[in-house]
Amino acid sequence: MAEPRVSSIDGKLAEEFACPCHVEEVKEKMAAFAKSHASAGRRVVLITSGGTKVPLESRTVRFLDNFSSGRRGASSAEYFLDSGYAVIFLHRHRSLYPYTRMFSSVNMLDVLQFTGEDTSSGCQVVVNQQLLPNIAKVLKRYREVKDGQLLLPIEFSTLSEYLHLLKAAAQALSTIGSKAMFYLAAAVSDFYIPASEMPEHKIQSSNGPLQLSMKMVPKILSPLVKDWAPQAFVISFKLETDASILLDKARRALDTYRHQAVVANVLDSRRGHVVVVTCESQAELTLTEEDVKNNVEIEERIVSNLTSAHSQFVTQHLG
Ligand code: 9Z3
Repeated sequence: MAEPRVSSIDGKLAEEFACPCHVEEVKEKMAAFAKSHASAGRRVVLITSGGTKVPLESRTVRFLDNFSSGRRGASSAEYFLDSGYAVIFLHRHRSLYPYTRMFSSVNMLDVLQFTGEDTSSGCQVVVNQQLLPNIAKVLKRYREVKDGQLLLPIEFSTLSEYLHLLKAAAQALSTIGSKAMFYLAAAVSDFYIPASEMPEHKIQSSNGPLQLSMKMVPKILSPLVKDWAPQAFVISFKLETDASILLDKARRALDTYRHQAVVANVLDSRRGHVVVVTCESQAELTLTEEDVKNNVEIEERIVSNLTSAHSQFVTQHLG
């Protein structure tokens, strides 16, 4: 039997990025989740969501971070679940989470109140539904998803954790072939300080102004598409602040990695406009004023576009 290909990124991952100790256990969990849902006829999507933390010291006091709230990943997870997918939600610790995201700005203690008398087990507390008008509907859906074990949440904080867990996820999902989708919406740092070059202790301000030299993070999309999950349907996201270079960069990413689509967005307009770029098409998805008034979210359109494309992809691969 041929030896499995070891990409240079595997070596780099092992040498320069500390591996979270529970990665093997998480990989088994993800593989079992994928297998059971695929045998029940469901497709499985791995969503990455939120930003990554890049430590500057190994006993970390300071780190670099980015803007991502995790809203895109969390709301997309809900639309994938509504479309019949099982979801592995690989998200940044404390970033927005499916269903609870809708109440993230609410102070819980402001929406709870006491009712009637104390009971033997303590006070009765209920939620004031006037202050949380959608809570019953959202709770019902959350319970259905939880009881059906349709959502597997996995957390990361640092760039290292993200890279190792994504590799583990890709290998775990490779067993279900084209039924797996990767929806890589996390905002991942492009730069890092290798473990071997990182000071152990807190950087001292008494040493004067700080100059950092950072290395390029290896492009994980390349081994994911080529080696780890070569039959999967893979979607990356491209973010720019300069709209004039966005589509060119999205096409270049498709040319380089040869995956199925890039969702291109600009920082300031990302909630209302994206372009889904594939090698043969370019679909502009835009919310109208009417959509915004009706609380339509752009993620509903993105997910609808990609689930249809995934159906075609699965048919071609099985046919
Ligand atoms: C995205 O472009 C996502 O749409 C956002 C969503 C991070 C903008 P929020 O979490 O925002 O809802 O606040 N994600 C990917 C961004 C990224 O870092 N892409 C890399 C790049 O553009 C390549 S994979 O070079």
